[in-house]
Amino acid sequence: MDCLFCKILNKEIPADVIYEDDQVIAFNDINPQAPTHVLVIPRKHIATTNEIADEDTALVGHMVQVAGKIAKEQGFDESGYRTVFNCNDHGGQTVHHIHLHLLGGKPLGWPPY
Ligand code: D5M
Repeated sequence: MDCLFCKILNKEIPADVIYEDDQVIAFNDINPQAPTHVLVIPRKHIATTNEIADEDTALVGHMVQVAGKIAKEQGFDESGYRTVFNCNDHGGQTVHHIHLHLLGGKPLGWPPY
């Protein structure tokens, strides 16, 4: 399968991995939009959030929990941070393997419009 994030999972492409377990890995975004910009991805290939099946809900919850633990480790859980899943063109999704963006380390602008 020609998926960039599957290639990172298979170690065909290097990444700056900061966390991994049997369900997910987390690595620093190559084009950071905040002092901390980490992507949490499932080992299972799921193209977009539209394809999350009933059997995947615990996995997606785990992704959110891992992002929160990384925020705590990096010391901005109390000051705050953002987690985002982009979906398809209007959402700005460029890699079709779901990934949870974790952005933190400064006050973040909102809304995106
Ligand atoms: O986010 C896709 C994100 O993936 C975007 O923020 C850049 C990041 N990216 C792309 N290639 C790499 C590699 N090789 N390492 C780390 N991060 C990468 P999206 O929501 O799909 O726009």
